[in-house]
Amino acid sequence: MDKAAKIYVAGHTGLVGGAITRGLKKQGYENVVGKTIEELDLTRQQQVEEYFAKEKPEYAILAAAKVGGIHANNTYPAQFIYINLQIQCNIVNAAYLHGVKKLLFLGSSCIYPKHAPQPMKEEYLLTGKLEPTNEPYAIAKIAGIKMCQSYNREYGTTFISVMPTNLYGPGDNYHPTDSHVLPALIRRFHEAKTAGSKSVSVWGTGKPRRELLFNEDLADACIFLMNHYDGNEFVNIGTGEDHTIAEYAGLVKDVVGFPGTIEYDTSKPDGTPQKLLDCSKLHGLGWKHKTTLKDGIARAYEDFLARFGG
Ligand code: GFB
Repeated sequence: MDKAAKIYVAGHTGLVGGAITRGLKKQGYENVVGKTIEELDLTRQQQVEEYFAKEKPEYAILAAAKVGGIHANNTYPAQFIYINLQIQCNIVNAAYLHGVKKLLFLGSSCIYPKHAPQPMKEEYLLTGKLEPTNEPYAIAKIAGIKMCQSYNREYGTTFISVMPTNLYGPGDNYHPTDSHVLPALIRRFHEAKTAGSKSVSVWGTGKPRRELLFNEDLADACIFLMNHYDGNEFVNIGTGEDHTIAEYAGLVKDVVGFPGTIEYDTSKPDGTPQKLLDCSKLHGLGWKHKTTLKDGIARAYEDFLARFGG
């Protein structure tokens, strides 16, 4: 991408889109554009088409989505499937109609079967049943991959897709019940420390394994792939390393400095037993993550304190 090219980041205020926007600007891209949900409702086809016709972006990064952790996915299945399908349909089609040179679609590692062999290779897509807690979201994301591939095949577009593993970092959503595990733990341990509580409740058994990637590393990988990858097959983005929820809880406890104990609330779901991506394809292209878990969690906690600590 030319440094002066107009790049539209859909979802530019979110955890992923925000990090991509900051990453692009840091790398010298001068013409990065975005619209808030109040300015442009991406679920409305007419608004999206009018925006593309007027703005004429040369490149588009689709980081806008209805997202959340296990509880939110389980509680709002209609919103997760409807909003995500709508956004994808509108943006992918508008990008085609208005001659966008290249589009990057962001999926999620939950597209893989619940019991897929680990680490999960790109070719495991659609080889088994999905995890029920996030099936509607996963189906929407699978449709997004298939849309990009179909437009490439029929119309000769260059629409690439990436599948990030679980994410965290500055700009995250720290909602007590609807957020992902890492921001939820940061908030809960911080509140327990402030309140002088003796223990913190962590959902599930603590045994499921998750791979966590820092959002700024994901942004860097997306910009790298926009410049170095044109393939029709999607690309996994992760660290290649997973840990149990109990290990993450221990790390957050240390970073926050909570002196008490941890209790497991087994009335809450565990979700998929393990989610670890095989990133050989991405590594083969020449990209690797940089941020260690400890540094990443410390940066995320700083972000939480700056936004909600006072
Ligand atoms: O990030 P998370 O909500 O989503 O993590 P998934 C869920 C895991 O963390 C489960 C445990 O094993 C939970 O039992 N956990 C422990 C907690 N304490 C908490 C807590 O306070 N909050 C949360 N949220 N979890 C998501 C999908 O699955 O993965 C999304 O639902 C998306 O669609 C995302 O794909 C990447 O990893 O289970």
